[in-house]
Amino acid sequence: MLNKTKTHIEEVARFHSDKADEIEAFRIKYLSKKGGIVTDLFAAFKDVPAEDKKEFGQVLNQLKDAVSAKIEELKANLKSGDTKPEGLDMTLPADGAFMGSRHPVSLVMNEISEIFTRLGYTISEGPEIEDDWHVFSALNFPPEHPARDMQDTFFIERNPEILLRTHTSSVQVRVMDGAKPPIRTISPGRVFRNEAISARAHCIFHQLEGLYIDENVSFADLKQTLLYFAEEFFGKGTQIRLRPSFFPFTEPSAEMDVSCTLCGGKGCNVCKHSGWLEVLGCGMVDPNVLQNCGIDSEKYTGFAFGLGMERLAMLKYGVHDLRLFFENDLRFLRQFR
Ligand code: 2U9
Repeated sequence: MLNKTKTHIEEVARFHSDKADEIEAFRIKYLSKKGGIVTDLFAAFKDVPAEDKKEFGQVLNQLKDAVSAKIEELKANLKSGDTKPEGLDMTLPADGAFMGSRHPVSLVMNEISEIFTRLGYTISEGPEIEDDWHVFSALNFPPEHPARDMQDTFFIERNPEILLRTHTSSVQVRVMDGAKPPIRTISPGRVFRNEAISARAHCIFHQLEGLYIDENVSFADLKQTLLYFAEEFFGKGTQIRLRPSFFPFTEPSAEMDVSCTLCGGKGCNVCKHSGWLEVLGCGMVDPNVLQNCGIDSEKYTGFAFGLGMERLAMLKYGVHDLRLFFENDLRFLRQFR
C-alpha cells in the first residue's frame, strides 16, 4: 500500500492539463468522497499495522497535498487567460460572419449603369428636393399638366414651389445648364410620386434616365443604343419594338418592349400572352427643352430614355410584388447574395 501511494504521488506530479473538464476528472479520481483514491487510502489507514502507521500516514498526507496543490496550480493557469477559458474551445474554426448583400434594386441600377458607361455615358447625380423649373417648367410641362397637381407630386412649399422630384430628368436639366454638347449622361436615383402603395406601384421608386445630345443625333441612334442595352441586360437575341407614346419632354416619343424574357416571345403568363414586356420610355428631346436649357436646338438634337428600376428588377428576378423591395425583410434580401 505504501508503494502504491508513492506511485500515485509520481502520477500526480506528472499530470498536466489545460482543460477544465480534465482537471475536474482528476479531482474526482483522487478526492471524490465516493471511490476517490485518497479517500479510499485514508479509509484503509485503520487497517495498517501500528508500526507502519507513521510512515504511511506521512506519505498519504504527501499524496493528498500533492493532489490539492496540482489542482490549484492547473486552475490558476486556466484563469490567467493564457490558456482556454472554461467551455470555450479556441481551436474551433470561427463562425462564418454574415456577409451583407446588395439590394436587388442596386444590383439592377449598377448593372445598367455599367452598360451605359461602356458606351461612354457619364453618371450624374442631383438633389431629391427640387424646384418647379428643374422638374416641370424646363421639361416642357404645360402649367395645367396633372403631374403639377398635389395629387401626383409631393410639395414641400407652394410659394415658391419646392417639391420632391418626380423623375431624375431634373438632374439632366442641371447638367445641360451651361454645358456644351456633346452630352452623354445617365442619372440613376430615387424619385417620389404621390401614389397609393400597391403590388405594382410605390410612392418612392428608382429611375435611371439617359440623355445624349450632339450634332446629328437621330432616332436611329436611339434605337441602336436601346437594342444594345436590351441585349446586354436581357441577353443576346433579345428583340425590341417601339410603340408611339407621348411625354411632354420628348417629340416623337415611344415606349419600348422587349421580347418576353421568360417565353422568348411565344406567350406566357408574365407577358400576358403578348410575347412582349414593356421596359422603358424614350424619344427625341423636344427642341423646347433644349432651348430652355440654353442649347441651340437648330444645331443640336438629342435623345432621352427613362427606365423604372423596380420594374426591371421584378422582371429580372421574377418578383411579383414591388412592396418587397421596400420592406427590408432579410428573408427576401438574402436571396440576392
Ligand atoms: C431631359 C429630356 C428628356 C427622359 C425620359 C422617359 C421617356 C420615360 C419613364 C420610365 C418609367 C418614367 O420611371 S418611369 O415611370 N420615363 O418614359 N423618360 S424619355 O427624358 C428626358 C430626360 C431629360 C433633359
